[in-house]
Amino acid sequence: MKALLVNPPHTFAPENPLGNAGLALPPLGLLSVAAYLRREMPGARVKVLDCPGEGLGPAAFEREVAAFAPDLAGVSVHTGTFSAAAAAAAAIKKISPGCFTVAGGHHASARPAQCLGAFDGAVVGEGEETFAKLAKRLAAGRELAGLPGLALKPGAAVERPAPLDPDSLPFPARDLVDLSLYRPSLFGYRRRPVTSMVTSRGCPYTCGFCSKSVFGAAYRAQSPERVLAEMTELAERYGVREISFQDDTFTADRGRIVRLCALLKKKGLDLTWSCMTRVDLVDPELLRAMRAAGCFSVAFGVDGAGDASCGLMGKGFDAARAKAAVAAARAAGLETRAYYIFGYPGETRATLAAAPARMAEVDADHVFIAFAHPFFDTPLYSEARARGLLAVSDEELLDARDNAAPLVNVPGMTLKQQAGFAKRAYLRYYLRPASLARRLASPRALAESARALLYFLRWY
Ligand code: B12
Ligand code: SF4
Repeated sequence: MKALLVNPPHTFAPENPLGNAGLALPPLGLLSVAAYLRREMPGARVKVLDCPGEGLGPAAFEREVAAFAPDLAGVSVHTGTFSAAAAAAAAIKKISPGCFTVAGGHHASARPAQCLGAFDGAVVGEGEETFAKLAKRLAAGRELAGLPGLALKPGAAVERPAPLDPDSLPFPARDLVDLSLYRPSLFGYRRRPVTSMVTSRGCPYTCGFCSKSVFGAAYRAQSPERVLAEMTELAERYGVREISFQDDTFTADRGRIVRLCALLKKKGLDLTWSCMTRVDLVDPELLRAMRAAGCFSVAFGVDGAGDASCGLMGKGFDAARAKAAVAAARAAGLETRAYYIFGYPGETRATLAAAPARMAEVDADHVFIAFAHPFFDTPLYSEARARGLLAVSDEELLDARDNAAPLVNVPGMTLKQQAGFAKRAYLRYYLRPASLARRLASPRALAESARALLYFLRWY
C-alpha cells in the first residue's frame, strides 16, 4: 500500500494581511493521520506533500504524484481551498487512474456530499482511524461501504467513529516534512527552530463564526505527561527551541496547564513557548505559572472590538474581561496578542468607527484584524445568507482565502470602505503613545515593528 497525503497546491492571498505575515505551519492533521497509518499498517509506504509549505505548484505536484504512484491519496480540504483540492484530485486521477482519492478535514466534514463530486470518498471528522481502516480495506480488496467516518454516496448518512482518546495518538510524523520550512507569524515567535503542537480537540463555546465540524463541541485534551513527552521529542530529536501551541483554547483545563508547567520546570528543557486561549480562561496565578515555565506570549481571541460586537459574535464575555486578561498577562511578564474580527452581521458604521478606541482599551501588545469569514457550517454563514448580507456567491467562498478582504456587507458602506476601516484601525492602534513607547523600550520590539511596517506598507 502506497498512501499519499496532500495539502493541495494553492497560494495564500498575495495581499496577505499583517496578521498572517510570514506565517507557515506544518500540517499537523496530515502528519497525525500519517503517523497513525504507519503504526496500524507498518508495511505501508506513506508520503506527505504539503504543497503550500514546500512551495510546490501544480506542475511540481504532478511530478511528485507520478513518481510516487499512490494506491490511496488523501487530500486536506478547507472551505477556501476546495477548488484547489478538487483540482489536485483530478490531477491524481489523471496520473494514477486506479488510485482511490479521498477528501478529509474541515470542508470534507462540513460538506462531504460536495466533496464526492471530486473525490471517490470523503472522511468526516477526525481522520486517523478511518483513513487507516480505509487503507487496510483497500489493500485487502474488502468492501468499503459501512466504514464509520467514510462518505461514499452523496446524501447517505455517515456514522461517525467514536472520538479518539488524545493520549492514544502517536506523535505527528514530523519526519515526513522539512520542519525548517515553517514558522509562526510575525510577533508569534522569538527563537528558532520553532514549530507548532496541538494538544486538544473540540470546543464547548459557541462563537458564531467558528467552524467546528471536525472535532465538535466536546473538549478532549492530552495529559500533561503526554504533552511533555512530545515537547521533549521536539527538543531532543529535532533540536526545536520554541513551540507555538495552536490549540483553540490551550488553558481550557486549568489543572492540566498548572501540572504541565510544574513538569516543565522540573524537566528543565531549553524551550520557550506561546499559546492561544480565551480571555475568560486565564487568571493571574495561572499566567504567572505559565511565564515561569517558559511561556513568553499569549494570544487571545477577543474578536469583538467592544461589548456590542462581542455580543453579536456570541463570545460569552465582555470587553472588560478582555481588558483584565491582557493586564494580568502583562503583569505576569507575558507579551499579549489580540485577534479581532470586523464586519460581522449586525455591525454598523458606528461599531467599526469605534473599534480602534475599544481595542485601545484592551491594549494588547499586538493586534490582528481579520474580516468575518462565513464558513458553511457556522451561524455566521446562516445569518449573513438569511439577511442578504453575503457579498460573494457560495462558489466564490470555495476559493476565498484572503482574510483581509471583507465578504459580508455592512449596511451603508462598500467593501472597500470596510477594508479601509481595518487599515486605519491598525494605524490608529500602533501610533498611540502607549504602543509607541512599548516598542521604543525594547530593541527586539523595535526590529519586529520595522519588519511589520514593511508588510503593512505592501498591504496598504
Ligand atoms: C494551525 C492552523 C493553520 C496553519 C496550518 C494549516 C495546516 N495545513 O494544518 C496555517 C496557518 C498554515 C493555516 C492555514 C489556513 N487555515 Co487554518 N487552522 C489551523 C488551526 C488553528 C489548527 C489546525 C491543526 O493543526 N489542528 C490539529 C489537527 C490534528 O487537526 P486537523 O488539521 O483538523 O486534521 C484532522 C482532521 O481535520 C482530519 N483531516 C485533515 N486533513 C485530512 C486529510 C485526510 C485525507 C483525512 C483522511 C483527514 C484529514 O484528520 C486530522 C486528524 O484528526 C485550525 C483550528 C482547529 N482547531 O483545527 C485552523 C483552521 C483549520 N484553519 C482554517 C482556515 C480557513 C485556514 C486557511 C484557509 C486560512 C486562509 N485564509 O488562508 C488556510 C489554508 C490551510 C491550508 N490548507 O494550507 C479553518 C478551517 C475552516 C474551514 N471550514 O475551512 C480552521 C478550522 C480555523 C477556523 N475555525 O476557522 N491554518
Ligand atoms: S472561536 Fe475558539 S472559543 Fe470560540 S467556539 Fe471557536 S474554538 Fe471555541
